[in-house]
Amino acid sequence: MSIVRLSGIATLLLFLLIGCSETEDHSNDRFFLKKQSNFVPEFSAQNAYDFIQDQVDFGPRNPNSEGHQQAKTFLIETLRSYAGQRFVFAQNFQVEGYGETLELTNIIAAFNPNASDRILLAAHWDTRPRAEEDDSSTMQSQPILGADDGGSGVGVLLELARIFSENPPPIGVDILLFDGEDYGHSSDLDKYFLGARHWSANPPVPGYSPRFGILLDMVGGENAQFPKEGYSRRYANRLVDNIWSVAAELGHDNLFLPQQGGPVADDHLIVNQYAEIPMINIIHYKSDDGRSVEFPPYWHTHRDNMDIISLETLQATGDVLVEVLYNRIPLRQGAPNAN
Ligand code: 1BN
Ligand code: ZN
Repeated sequence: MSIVRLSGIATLLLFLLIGCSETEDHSNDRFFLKKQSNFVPEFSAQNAYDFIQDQVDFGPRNPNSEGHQQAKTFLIETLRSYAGQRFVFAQNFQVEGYGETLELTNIIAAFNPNASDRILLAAHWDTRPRAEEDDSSTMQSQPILGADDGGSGVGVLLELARIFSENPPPIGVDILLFDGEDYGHSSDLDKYFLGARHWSANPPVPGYSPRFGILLDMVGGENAQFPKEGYSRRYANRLVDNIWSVAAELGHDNLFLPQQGGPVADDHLIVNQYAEIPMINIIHYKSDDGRSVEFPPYWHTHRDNMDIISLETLQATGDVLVEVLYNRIPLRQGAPNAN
């Protein structure tokens, strides 16, 4: 056989191989992401920053506090201004705390509400009632401002809500603000994730089954790093890889580290286990060996205030989210995604 003939066959084989991989059927792969050719609106880190400031101005937002009540009203009103009055729902419930009955509220807003194909975005809006990691022992019993831990995820989601109101997303998107995430003593995991536990056991829409969920926790701190968190990998490994690849394409792999991290118990673990919705967590911590978990030095201290909030971190987080939501999710043929 001549060289020309052989190289012709090789080219044909290569063509068939590439051709096959491009026509592969991904319609049953809920984690599959592929670049579309859609307009992607700008995410404003300054707006996200201002939404964090708005929350921090209410003071600590731990359950049953004055700041908690005021922040709740602010969050419901702000989401109603973007999603419309009818598409925001406050899920009120009570949980026994440490010698007190906690009045808690999960806040839910639906965008592109008629689409059956949906993505869930979540963050916790409560802040920690104590600061056990603080250097000052007298300050350890005082509630924290939680600019990053509580404020930042909500700030990013409120800016996304504003964007959705101006540019209806191509897929349905639900924003879910969990209450009572950070209430428990550090040795008492049962008293954490109270809102996620209640929502998972009492889904406001029976049978609700979005493609996937993304939890944002501590996404605004200076020098942030987001390793590929352990439970996210356990429940949705390919989604983690795909989203971290989008981040790398956008030049944000200095934050979205292409590196495994240890497991962090958080609201997404509850959602994965009890609501059976695959949800990943974008969260700032260090994990040098891929197994350990080391939170930033301001974590659960009074240094978690506006001074450590970084526009660069907010911008990277927002850039990745708008790119994924507007331009990476392949829509299923014939699915009702009406706007
Ligand atoms: C994240 C931020 N978490 C709390 N604040 C989750 C967590 C729960 C981390 C228990 C460590 C222990
Ligand atoms: Zn916390």
